[in-house]
Amino acid sequence: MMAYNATSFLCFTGWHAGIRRKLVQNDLEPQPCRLITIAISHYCEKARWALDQLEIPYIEEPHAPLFHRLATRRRGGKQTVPLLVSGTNTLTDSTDILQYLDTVSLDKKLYPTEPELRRQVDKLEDLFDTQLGPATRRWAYSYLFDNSPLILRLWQQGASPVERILLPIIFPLISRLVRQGFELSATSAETAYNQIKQVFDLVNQQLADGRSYLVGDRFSAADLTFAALAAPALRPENYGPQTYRIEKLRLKELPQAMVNQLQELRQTPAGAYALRLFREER
Ligand SMILES: N[C@@H](CCC(=O)N[C@@H](CS)C(=O)NCC(=O)O)C(=O)O
Repeated sequence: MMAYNATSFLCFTGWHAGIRRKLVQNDLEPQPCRLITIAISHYCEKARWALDQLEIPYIEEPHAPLFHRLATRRRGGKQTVPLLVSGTNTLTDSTDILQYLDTVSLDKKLYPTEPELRRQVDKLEDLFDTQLGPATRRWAYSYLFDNSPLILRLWQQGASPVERILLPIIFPLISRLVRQGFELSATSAETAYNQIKQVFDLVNQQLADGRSYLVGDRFSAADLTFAALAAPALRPENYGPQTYRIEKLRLKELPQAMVNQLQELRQTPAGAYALRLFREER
C-alpha cells in the first residue's frame, strides 16, 4: 500500500481536518477509499489507474460478474463497476470518480485548469467512454465468448473463493445475459473493430503534429481514458492492479483473426501511443 500523503488524507472527504484530529487523538485512522471492481474490467482499470496516478491509497474489492451487483447495491450504486466509496461519498461512474479524485488531489492533477484545455479533455473522455470502451469490450467478447473455460477463468480473477466456486454454476445465466446485452454475433467483431478504428483514426489525427499528449503538454484524463479503454484491443503490459495479480492471456491462446487485428491496431500511431502510456505512465 502506498504511503499516505496530503492528497491521500483528502481522499477521506468529507472528513475535514477537525474530525481527523479527533480520530487521531482516539487512535483511529480514517479508512482509505474502497474501489469496487470486476478485476479485468477496463472501466475499472481507468479508475484504478487514476488512483495510482494521483497516489491516493485505496483498497480494491474485486468481484466476479453478477456478484459485483450485490456489492454495488449494498452501497446504493448502479449495476456497473467501478464504484468508489470515499468517506461519505459514493461515486458510481468512472468519469465521476476521476473528477472527484482530481478535486481531492492537491499536488497531482488529471484535468487542466485552463478552461479551453479542460473542455477538450472532457470532450475526448466522453468520446472514449461512450464509443471506444463499449467497442473494445464487444470486440474482445465477440472473439472469446465461445471459449467458456477461458471466459470463466478471466471472470474468476481476484474474486473471493466463494464467488469463484459459485460462478461456474451461474455462468450459463450470465453468458446468456452478456450475449444478448452486447449483441454478440458472427459479425459483431467486425462491426466493433470498425468502431475502434474510427476512434483510433481520430486519435491518429490528433497526434499527427508530434505532440506528446492528447491535450496540452501533460498527461491528462483524456490520455488515461484512451489507454485504459483501448487496452482490451491492445493487451498492454502493466495492465491491472498493483496489489494482486491478474492473468494475462497469451497471444497464442487467442483466435488468429483476433491476433491479426490486435497487431494491426498496435501498429497504428494511436495504438503505439496507448502502449507507450502503459509503459511510461502506468
Ligand atoms: N459508464 C460506466 C460504464 C462502466 C461499465 O460498463 N462497467 C461494466 C464493466 S466493464 C460493468 O459493470 N458491467 C456489469 C454489469 O453491467 O452488470 C463507467 O464509466 O463507469
